[in-house]
Amino acid sequence: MRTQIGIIGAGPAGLLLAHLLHRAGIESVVIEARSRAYVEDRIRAGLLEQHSVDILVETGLGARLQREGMSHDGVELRFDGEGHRIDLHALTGKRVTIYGQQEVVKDLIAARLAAGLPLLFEAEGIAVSGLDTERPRITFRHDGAERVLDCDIIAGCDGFHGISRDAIPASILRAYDRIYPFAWLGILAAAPPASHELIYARHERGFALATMRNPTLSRHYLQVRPDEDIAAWSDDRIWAELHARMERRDGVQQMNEGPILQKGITAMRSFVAEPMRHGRLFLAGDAAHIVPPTGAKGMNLAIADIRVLALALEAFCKRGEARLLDAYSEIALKRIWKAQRFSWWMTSMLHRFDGEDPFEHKVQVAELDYICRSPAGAMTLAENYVGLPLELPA
Ligand code: RFL
Ligand code: PHB
Repeated sequence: MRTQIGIIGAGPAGLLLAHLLHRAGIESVVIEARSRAYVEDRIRAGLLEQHSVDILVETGLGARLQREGMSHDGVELRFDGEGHRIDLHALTGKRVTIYGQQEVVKDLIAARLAAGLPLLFEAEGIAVSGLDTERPRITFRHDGAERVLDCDIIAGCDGFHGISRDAIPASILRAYDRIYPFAWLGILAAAPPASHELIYARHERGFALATMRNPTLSRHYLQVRPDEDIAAWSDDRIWAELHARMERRDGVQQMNEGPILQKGITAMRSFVAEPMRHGRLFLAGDAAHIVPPTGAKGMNLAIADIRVLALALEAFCKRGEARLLDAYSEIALKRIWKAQRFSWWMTSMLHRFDGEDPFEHKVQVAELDYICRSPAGAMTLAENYVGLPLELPA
């Protein structure tokens, strides 16, 4: 088999890249290790920045997103028992949209299959070779047969645990890593959301976030110990903890209980691998970087990487220009580091750190108060939360 761009991984990054390339008249093959059902059912991120919505709508993927997505003009920060709304739209002219990552993935898969384009699920033993030649190659097993895919370029979109990043020699790759001393316990519950918009709460018992998937489905998160055992969290305990951390001084109880449909624990990590390229292999999304979910940046960063990479690949495949491909890693990393900073900052401001002394606690609350009361403070949160401008090359 031969193609122009071999794409490893059918997450948001790989699928969006295939979609944008197809619209530009460039061939690709997407190779995924898991089954279609697994990829479509995986519950992960839920919040899209304005630029992520824009690219999906502009490229013909907006129908269900515009119908079912929940558009939010603001976000609430809650601390010391009081809520403070940051008016994102008044400050920035932009909004955020709640639409589950697996819904984005379903829409992208449906579009690709409807166009009859190659997307292979349940591929095994995927490996890359010839990265420093003009014919890099992906080898794998599919439907019981050994397969070889010759490419012009390989896009490594296979997430944090994929094989692509490891194909870059350790002498070239530099990794920046931070592991946080806590994790998030996330639940999906058949209950109306606590509020029209998201609530991020800082509490002495730890951080909590009230979010949603649709008007009858809530998604909530609690800060827990990094080695927390999910078995220790009965439904009753989860609700009691959510009520406690979301408490309001005026006594109003906002969390709506309902059957918990799913629960899981996610580790918190910041990670960046540089450069995002080696020869003819280009990394995008979680394959190159991870953020803690407090800033809601993971899926949005993957989409932003792909917008830059798709432009660069188009210039290369159509006009033989390598300039943009050569600049890809540098352009993408500039924005990635700003999102890393924001995610780390939101995480530091809102979580409880073990052994925190009273001074640190006071400074944390003062920072939250400053963000909510100063227009400059509110703006710094708002412009990052809705997504910094994409500095796309001319
Ligand atoms: P993905 O979505 O991980 O997709 C990578 C795809 O590659 C496949 N794969 C392979 N395919 C072929 N060969 C191999 N050797 C392969 N190895 C892996 C995988 O099966 C998968 O289909 O990466 P992508 O496209 O870069 O998208 C990034 C986002 O998924 C990610 O940033 C966010 O989901 C992060 N994240 C969250 N972000 C948020 O903003 N808010 C959240 O609430 C949130 N929750 C989460 C998350 C990530 C999680 N992970 C990775 C454990 C919750 C979880 C559990
Ligand atoms: C979600 O809806 O899952 C979500 C929203 C905002 C975050 C993290 C997760 O910061």
